[in-house]
Amino acid sequence: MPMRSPARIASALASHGYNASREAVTLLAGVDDTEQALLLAVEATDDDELVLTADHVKAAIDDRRATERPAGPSEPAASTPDSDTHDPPVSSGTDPTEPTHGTGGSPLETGGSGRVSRDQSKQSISVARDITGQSTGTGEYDEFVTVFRDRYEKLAGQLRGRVRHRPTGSLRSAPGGGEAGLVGMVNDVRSTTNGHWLVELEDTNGVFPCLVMKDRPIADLVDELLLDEVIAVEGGLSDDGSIMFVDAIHFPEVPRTYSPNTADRHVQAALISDVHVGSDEFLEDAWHRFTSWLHTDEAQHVEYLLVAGDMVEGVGIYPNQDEELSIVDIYDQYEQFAEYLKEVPADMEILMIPGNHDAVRLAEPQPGFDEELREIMAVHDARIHGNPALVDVEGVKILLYHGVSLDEVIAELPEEKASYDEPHKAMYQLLKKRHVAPQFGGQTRVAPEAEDYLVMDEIPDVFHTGHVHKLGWGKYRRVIAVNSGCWQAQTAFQKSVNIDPDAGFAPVLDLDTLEMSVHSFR
Ligand code: D5M
Ligand code: FE
Ligand code: ZN
Repeated sequence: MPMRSPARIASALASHGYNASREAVTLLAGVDDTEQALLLAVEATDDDELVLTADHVKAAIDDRRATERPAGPSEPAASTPDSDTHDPPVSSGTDPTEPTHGTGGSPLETGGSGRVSRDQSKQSISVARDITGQSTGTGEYDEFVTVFRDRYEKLAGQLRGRVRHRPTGSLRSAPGGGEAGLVGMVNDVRSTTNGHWLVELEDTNGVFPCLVMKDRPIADLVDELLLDEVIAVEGGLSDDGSIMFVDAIHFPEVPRTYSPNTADRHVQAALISDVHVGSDEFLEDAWHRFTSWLHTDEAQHVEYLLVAGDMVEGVGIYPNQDEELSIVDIYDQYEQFAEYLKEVPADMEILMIPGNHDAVRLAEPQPGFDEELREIMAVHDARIHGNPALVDVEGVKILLYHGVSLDEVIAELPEEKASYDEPHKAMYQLLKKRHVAPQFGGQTRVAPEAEDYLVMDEIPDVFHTGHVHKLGWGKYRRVIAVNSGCWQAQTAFQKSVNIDPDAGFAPVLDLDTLEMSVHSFR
C-alpha cells in the first residue's frame, strides 16, 4: 500500500530517472500491483525519454494483461479511492481553523485521458524583473550612492505629481513663510522635547527638517516611517525658512483605483516558501502529503508552484545552527531538496527565488543560484530567479520576495500595523512604500548596484513573501499580499523567542479570480 501514494510513485519514478506525468502516476496508483506496474512501465520506456507518460504506463499494463490476464478489465480498478482521501479546508482570513490535512490518498482517475492532466500548452510564465545576470555591483562606496540615488529618483518620480516639490537647497534660500512641498528620503525621525516629531528629509541637494505636530491626525503616520524610505510632505515654511510645519504626508502608494490583472482561464498557483530541507525540523511527512495532494483531482488546476526562498536550511546561518541540521553539507541539502521537488507533478511549472538560508549572497537583491546549484536542482526545468523577482504568470504579475525586511518592519512599527501574527500587514507597508526593503542597515543588507532593484516600479497584482514562517494574507487596496508559512517545525531559537511557526500549509491562489484558499498538510 505505501507505494500507492502519488508522491512515492513520483519519487520512485524519479529514482529511475524519469519525471512522471500526473496521469501516469494516477494510473499507477490505481492498479492492483503498483510496484510491479511501475517497474514494467520503467522497463518499457526508452532511457532517453525524460517524462514517463500515461501512454507508457498503459502500454506496460496492457502488455502484462495480454500475457497474464486476457480477460481482465481494461481500465485500472475503479474501486473507491484510498480511504484516506481528504477534504482540505478552504479557509479564509488569516486563521486556518482546525484544518484537516491531505493524507496522500491516491485518487483513481478512470475517466478520459485529457481530463486529469494539466495542459502545458496553456501554461505561460515569464520573469519581468530580476537581478540575475544583471549584477554590476563591485562593492565600492560609490555604488551605494548610486543605488540610493536611483531609489530616490524612482520613488520621487512616483510622488512628484502629488506635491509641488522644491529642492531642499531652494527651500533653504527662500525668503521664508509660504507653502512648500518636498520629496525626500527619510534621514532621521526624532521626537522633540515637546513630543512633536522632527522628520529630516533628504533629497539630492541636502537635508531639510520637517516638523509634525503631535496633535495633528497625520502624527499617526510618523509611526509608519522607516529610515531611507521616500515620502513627500507639504506644509508651511517658518518665517525664517529654516523648517517646514507639515500638513500632509504622502507615500508612493498603490493607487486606490488600481485594478489587478487576472488570468483568462481557471488556473491556480501554490505559493510556498521556507522549505528548510536539511533541518532536523523539516516536516518531511507534511511535504509528502502536499506533493501527493498535487497529484489528486482536487489539485488539477494547481499548475504553478512558486517558492519564495529558503529552499534549504543552509549552513552557518545562525549561531549553533549546526546542532539542528539533519544534513550538514550544503550541496547535499540541495540534492535532497531536488529529490523532494521530484515529487511535484511533472506537468506543473515551478519557479523559485533564494532566501537568507540559501547559498547565494545575503545582500539584496540576491541573484538566482549559480550553475552548480542550478544543475543540482534541474528538476522539471524549474525556473530559478533572484530575490526579489517580478513574474508574469498567465497575465498576473506576482512579486516574489523572500521577506527579510519584514523582521525590520515588524520591529519598527506598532503592533497593530505590523506583527508576526499578521505578517500580511507588514507587507501592506512595503506596498505602500513601493519598496521591498526600505530600511537599510539593520537585518536587511542591501547590495550596491547601478539601480535599485528593490523599488516596486510596477504595482504587482500579487505580493508573495515568506521568511517569518507565519501564514497570513489579505488585500491591500486590491493587491493580494500573501506570506506563506513554512515547512519547518519550531526551532530551538524560535522557541526561545516565542515564534510559533505556521508549518505545513499551502496557500493556493486562483489566478482568474485572485481568491485564496489554504490547504493544510500537518
Ligand atoms: O527566519 C525565520 C524567522 O525567525 C524570521 O522571522 C527570523 C527569525 N529568526 C530565526 N532565527 C533567528 C536568529 N538566530 N536570530 C534572529 N532571528 C532569527 P529564517 O530566515 O527562516 O531562519
Ligand atoms: Fe525561513
Ligand atoms: Zn528566511
